[in-house]
Amino acid sequence: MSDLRVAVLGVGLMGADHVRRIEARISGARVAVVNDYVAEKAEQLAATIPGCRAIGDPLDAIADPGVDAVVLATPGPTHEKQLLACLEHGKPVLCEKPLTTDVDTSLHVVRREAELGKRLIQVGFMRRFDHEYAQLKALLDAGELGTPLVLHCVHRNPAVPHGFDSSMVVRDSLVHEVDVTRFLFDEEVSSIQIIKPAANPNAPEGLSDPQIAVLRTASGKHVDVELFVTTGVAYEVRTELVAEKGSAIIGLDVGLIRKGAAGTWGGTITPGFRERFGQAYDTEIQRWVDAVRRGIDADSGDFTDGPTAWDGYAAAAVCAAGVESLTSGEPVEVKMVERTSIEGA
Ligand code: ISE
Repeated sequence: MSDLRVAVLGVGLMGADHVRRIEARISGARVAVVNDYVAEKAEQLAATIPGCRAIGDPLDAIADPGVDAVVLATPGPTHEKQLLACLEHGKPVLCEKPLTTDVDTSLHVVRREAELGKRLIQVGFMRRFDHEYAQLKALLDAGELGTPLVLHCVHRNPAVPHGFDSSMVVRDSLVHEVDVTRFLFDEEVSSIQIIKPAANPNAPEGLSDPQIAVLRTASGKHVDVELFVTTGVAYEVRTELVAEKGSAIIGLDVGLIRKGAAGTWGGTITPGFRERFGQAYDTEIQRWVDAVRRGIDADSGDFTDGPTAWDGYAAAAVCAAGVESLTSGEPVEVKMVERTSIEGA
């Protein structure tokens, strides 16, 4: 087929990044349509891309006959409606997390997709495409470490946007560790507890930061996560796996270490997730474009190569339990339907 005509809905930080990525580094696709709730933003961006149109209504953009596939980078509360429209029009979609903002609507989307008997939805858990996470997963799957036992994670942000509250630390930040846990261990998370140590004096009033999350998987594996989103310093995401036959660590983020003539020694800090996971986003989008093109050419019904709607639902279920624990401080059991109850999931 000729280039995949992609509509990018939501051209804020992440969506605009995807537009630039598709235009500059992804082969086999071009941005045909952009949309944003701030219409002028989409219009200005469209004017810089040959053959690209701005469409004011996201549902019209999805339905447009000149659009083969959709990237959703719109605010989470709009996802359910937009995902259902993609399913209705048979348009493959890469949806930035969250799948939807609550468990019931996520499950509804999973069920609707399963009823169609197609895999149209991929969820943007980009870490699975990061070279280091992929290497760790390959090491585990090859059996070289024996049985995995414990995962220690660190997730630090230099700062978060205005209005970021304690539950967003769970839903927006911890959600990545939830997906990493399910990806590495190939099993569901069964319970979660959030512990709130003394707060950073520099954190905005009312924000519980840092938070410590303790997850237990279905087979009893332990995962702990330090979440600290107002460090004021750098973006740090580290993961250490402890297993039967050794341990492995990723995310040391050392890069180039330079010895300077002025008696200095050191490297540079990573400022944010777009820098840390730039390669992962590129790989994610390229593999998604390739999968959609393959799906269209072969009429296979599968347009994904990565985390599915089920993964989005599972993450939503764990985060909902996490938000409950944020209030009670107690471990909360994760409530999910059996995967086998959803045909084709
Ligand atoms: C942000 O939304 C992301 O997805 C980043 O990967 C994460 O590190 C950050 O904490 C979130 O706010």
